[in-house]
Amino acid sequence: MRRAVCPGSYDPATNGHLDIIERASSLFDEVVVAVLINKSKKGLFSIEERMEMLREVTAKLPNVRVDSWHGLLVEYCRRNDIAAIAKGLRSVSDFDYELQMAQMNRELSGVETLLMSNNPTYSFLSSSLVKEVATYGGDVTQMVPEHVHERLTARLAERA
Ligand code: COD
Repeated sequence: MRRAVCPGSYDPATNGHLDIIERASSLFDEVVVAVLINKSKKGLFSIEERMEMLREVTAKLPNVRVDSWHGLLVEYCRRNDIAAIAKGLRSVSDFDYELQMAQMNRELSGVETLLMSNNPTYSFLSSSLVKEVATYGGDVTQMVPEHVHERLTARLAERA
């Protein structure tokens, strides 16, 4: 079985994430969407909440499942027999960082990284910017799945 992982913070998932997950699911027999801790980012949602939202928005993709992991991504790949990491590239600045991580992960474990050019419609999208715009009342309805939008609006209202 050809299995890939789409790793990320997913705090929360955006339409850009979803596009990459959908495209990876058409290339591999199974895709695991893994919610990982990025220690440099402060979370708005708990890991369990992020997983719930991801399960909801990927429910239509039968070969996609959602999991979480604390630790090195390559260790997750080793334990789960995953040969490839599938990610999206938005910009040249993404490329530098993603290439460095891809090289490090390959050096550590031999796991390959597939960097997919993103859909230009979503080039400007990141979870951080979506949260910032929504915090100040901006309209992000076209940037995140509907279910995520509801949860985001509710969470920001709680915190206001
Ligand atoms: N369009 C297309 N793709 C997108 C978009 C978009 N608009 N937004 C995000 N993506 C893709 C990118 O490929 C990105 O890499 C991925 O989604 C996840 O994005 P985020 O923002 O949710 O997640 P990050 O960047 O915080 O995730 C970083 C990881 C958690 C994957 C990384 O830090 C990691 O692997 N950590 C585990 C510890 C580890 O192994 N460290 C060593 C790394 S060499």
